[in-house]
Amino acid sequence: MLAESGLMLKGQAACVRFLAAAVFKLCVAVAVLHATGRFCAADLIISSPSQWNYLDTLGFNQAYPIDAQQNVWSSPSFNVATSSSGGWKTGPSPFAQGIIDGFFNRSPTILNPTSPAHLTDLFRTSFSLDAIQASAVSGTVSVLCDDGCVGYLNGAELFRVNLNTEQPITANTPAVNVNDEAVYRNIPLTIAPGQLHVGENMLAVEVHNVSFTNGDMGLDLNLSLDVQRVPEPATVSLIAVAAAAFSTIAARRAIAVMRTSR
Ligand SMILES: [Ca+2]
Repeated sequence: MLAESGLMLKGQAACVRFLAAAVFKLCVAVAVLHATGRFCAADLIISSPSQWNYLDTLGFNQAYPIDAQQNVWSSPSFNVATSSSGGWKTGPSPFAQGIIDGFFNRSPTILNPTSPAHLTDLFRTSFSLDAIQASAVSGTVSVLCDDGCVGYLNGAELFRVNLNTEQPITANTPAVNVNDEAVYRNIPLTIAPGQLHVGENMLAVEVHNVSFTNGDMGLDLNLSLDVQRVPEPATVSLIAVAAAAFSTIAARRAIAVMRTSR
């Protein structure tokens, strides 16, 4: 009798252990589901070659252009058609005058030579974002600019390469030195909440040569945003099925233990 009671207790204890294991595994599966409720991905937003408006005739001592509504050239509202400078063109990246080592085996849009009349070229491109992309607060710009550049996202400065922090930068501001023209720089971005918009957004870049006599100048750029996405329903279902399978297997083992312990 005591032996039978001992076996019963042993079987019940084993049953409790297996049921606890089932609950644990189910909890783990649910935790995985919660943990993977969103996942981070890098969305490539601007991928070269991409279309840009550009101004490569900004003259020495010339003011940056404004449009008929007084919008500055880096503003999202700026209208190139009414630019005070005139002369905006459209073309695909990359852009270059002279030989840019990083554009080897590519066919860049040819820029106006800087010598002797100008030092700075202006570029603008637009892109569209959905609600998830527009909520991004970080990303990466991969840029090669010869020799220095400043990027503006929807009118606010986003990154700066090889240009000092003097304010304001003018059409006569040279790059700090001769930039490495063979390597794209990957610049981590911090994006302020509200800086991106659902729908159309605009990136403007000004590129500065190191001197009037320097023989090359260029720009190429890619932009990615870190976005949080919800998994596809199929992924969620797969996790739910796995959780159900865990609990079923554990329950069967618990029943088997109870039968063998009797
Ligand atoms: Ca140069």
